[in-house]
Amino acid sequence: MATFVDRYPEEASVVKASLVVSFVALGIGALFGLVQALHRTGYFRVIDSVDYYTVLTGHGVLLALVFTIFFLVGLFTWAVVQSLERPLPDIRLTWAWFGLTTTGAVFVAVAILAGFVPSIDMSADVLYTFYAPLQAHPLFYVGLAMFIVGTWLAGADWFLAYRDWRGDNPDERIPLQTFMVLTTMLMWYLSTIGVAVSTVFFLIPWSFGIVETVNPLLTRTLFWFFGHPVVYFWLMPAYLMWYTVMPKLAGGRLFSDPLARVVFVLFLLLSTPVGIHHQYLDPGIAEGFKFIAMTNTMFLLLPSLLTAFTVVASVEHGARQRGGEGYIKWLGALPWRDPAFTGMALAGALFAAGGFSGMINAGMNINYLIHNTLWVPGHFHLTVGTAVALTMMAGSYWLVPQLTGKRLYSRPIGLLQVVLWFVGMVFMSNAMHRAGLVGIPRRTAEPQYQSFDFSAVIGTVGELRAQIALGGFLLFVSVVLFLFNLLLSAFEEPIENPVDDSLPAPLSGASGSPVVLDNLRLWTAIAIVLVILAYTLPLASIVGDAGLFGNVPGVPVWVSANAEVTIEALTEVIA
Ligand code: HEM
Ligand SMILES: [Cu+2]
Repeated sequence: MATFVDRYPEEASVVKASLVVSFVALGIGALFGLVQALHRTGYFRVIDSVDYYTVLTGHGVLLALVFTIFFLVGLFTWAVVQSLERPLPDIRLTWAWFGLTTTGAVFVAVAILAGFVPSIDMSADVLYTFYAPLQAHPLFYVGLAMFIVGTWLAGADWFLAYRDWRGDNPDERIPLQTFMVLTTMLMWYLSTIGVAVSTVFFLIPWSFGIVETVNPLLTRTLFWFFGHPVVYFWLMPAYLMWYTVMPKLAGGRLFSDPLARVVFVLFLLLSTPVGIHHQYLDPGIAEGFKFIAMTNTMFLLLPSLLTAFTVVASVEHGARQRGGEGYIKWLGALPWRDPAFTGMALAGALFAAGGFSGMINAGMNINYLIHNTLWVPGHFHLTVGTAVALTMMAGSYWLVPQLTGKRLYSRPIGLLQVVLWFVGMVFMSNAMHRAGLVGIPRRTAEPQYQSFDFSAVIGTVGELRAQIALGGFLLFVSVVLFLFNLLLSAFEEPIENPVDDSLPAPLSGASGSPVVLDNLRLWTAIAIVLVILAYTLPLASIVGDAGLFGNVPGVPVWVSANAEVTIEALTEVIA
């Protein structure tokens, strides 16, 4: 039968609903991004500087957590159903996890946005990293907990579908897309333990006033226990599309299925025992533990390099199928007019650049140079902000027609949109990296630090600011085009085959590869052992130093309303 929505109408509804939540978050988050970019460069100030952290928290949470993860649950649902070729076992469970994650996300958003309204005594300007001692309204943490439990149930839904399939197909290899979903979810279960423990045992009781104090280093460490693997949680949907969809769009086939499996297994094993690399500058963690985290991090480069190789090889194969020739000339034979392909290719190109700046972040000594400067947002707007976000937007041009049965409103606008994102991001991210190198801090509305002069090594600081503002503006326009294109597509007439949705078999299939690759129990067990090795001693020493509940009272975040309380709390912390 025709396309996904015709075969699995109920599942298509859940996927569509997830994407709607995702794109609403994208729209609001992008608006906040523009506000920040123009505010901190001094070009245009619509908000009061004290509201900057409300905007920044909204931007970080809505984009990095809501937009990405709702897209992920939609995409994974589609991937499991279409690769197992069967509906989900019980659609009520599916709607239940969708309802729970959405309610959680709404709670979180309300807690943050209430920060704009002085008359409401609620604020959650704790940034998307939300560790203590900054303290948000309890609604924020409760919403987060619901959101995370919702993602766990989504994983359960996919595992149940897999179990049913396994019952009918005892000897077959796990279909590749389902394999990717399951390994990613195993990594997610393992890594969200950190944030779940932190939220449920420490942050929620503390925000309700049930316990008086926290151990900030403990909540930071538990956050980063989750905070590094979450970057792979963002990336894996993009990888899923690069491996299984992009070769097809390029006119070819995936180069190697087993290599793709190896990559996903490596991410399951290596994603979690590295979080301490975000804490190189935290006092209270011994240098040796940081060194171990750095070493593990460098190993993590391997699966990304394997991906670069496999994906480029598959795309090159596609180009040669289309008549491409030569060492470089084949690039010209690729379908550059297809916004889905071009968006993913441009996303991959900027991901490579993000990989390089990531290696700088990962180096323990060189990290000190760029720590907490604008370099860091420069880096992750290439990775999550482009490799992931642009792949998701580009992928939508191919995916959404399968969910609605309607063709895309305009491919040329789609093409313009992905190119605008690329150009905007080159401006914004490059300038952010350079600004970081001269020490301009991140996370501040007033980076000029009154009467303090930053001077650029090459060019001027004024020129850097102009590039950040221009880049931010182009990115915002790109999001507006994306959303309008999808919105207008909703008014198209349904047709039989709005998009060619067949996925060709890989050149080198799974059948010849070691069966052990599909042994999910084994890989999970090893992943757990690695986490225990990496975290037992650091956590024991953190708890040993300051106790489970520490001795730091909360620092309320509503600065303008309660300046005195804040100063009091800060004085207490310092004393
Ligand atoms: C319209 C496009 C975007 C613009 C103009 C934009 C702009 C910015 C700017 C200027 C900052 C730095 C603020 C500061 O440190 O003072 C920032 C931070 C950030 N952005 Fe974006 N961004 C955009 C899209 C995205 C996307 C797509 C994502 C992720 C999917 C993202 C995730 C983040 C995160 C996580 C932060 C850090 C928040 C924090 O420090 O707590 N941004 N953005
Ligand atoms: Cu990391």
